[in-house]
Amino acid sequence: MRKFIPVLILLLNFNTLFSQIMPSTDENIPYLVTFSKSADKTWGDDDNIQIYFFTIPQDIKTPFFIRVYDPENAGKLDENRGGFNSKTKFSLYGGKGAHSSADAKKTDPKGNYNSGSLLHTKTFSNETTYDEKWFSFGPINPLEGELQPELNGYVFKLVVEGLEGDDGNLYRLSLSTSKDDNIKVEGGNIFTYEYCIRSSDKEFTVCHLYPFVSKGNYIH
Ligand SMILES: [Ca+2]
Ligand SMILES: [Ca+2]
Repeated sequence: MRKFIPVLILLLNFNTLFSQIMPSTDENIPYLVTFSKSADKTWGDDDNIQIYFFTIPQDIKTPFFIRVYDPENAGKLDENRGGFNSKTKFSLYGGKGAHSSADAKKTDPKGNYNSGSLLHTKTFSNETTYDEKWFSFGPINPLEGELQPELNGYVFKLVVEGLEGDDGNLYRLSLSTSKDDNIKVEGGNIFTYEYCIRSSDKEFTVCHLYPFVSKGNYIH
């Protein structure tokens, strides 16, 4: 059986500073992961929900895309537990409260974490349409985000929820000006307050993490 070493790291203001693909190649981490509700919690995903934020600078007026690589639960990348029977829901929020709501920023998603205005949602199952391919949400109008001056722009939130099933969905995210390619949004950024990642299969592989820790916060 393939060795699986999920790593759950709780960080505050965790930024990928050098890329608009999460995980970035600099981090040497292959994939993000969200397990479905019936998965064994000892795999490392304690709540079956991950929340990611995307910032777009105020001077960017052109529409952009949020892209997901391998969004479904099937194929060789995903963690198959007795046959793929899982669903994963991706929901994109903008507008008032998307980021400023206190519940949205907790490392433990409880309460009103899905605050803001729902812009797009799509649930992926075990269909293979996007197996090892990118799916794009958008075009998205930057002004539909929540203006957060302290983050220098408009903020959008992607909530990824493992629904029924017991498998692990591996995926990547990208912030892009293109529907069909990964072309960075100048000055844009992806960050999360909880990072749930799939570590490498290879022994002695080193992950490089680039946390930004603001004053008064700390790393668990
Ligand atoms: Ca299964
Ligand atoms: Ca997947």
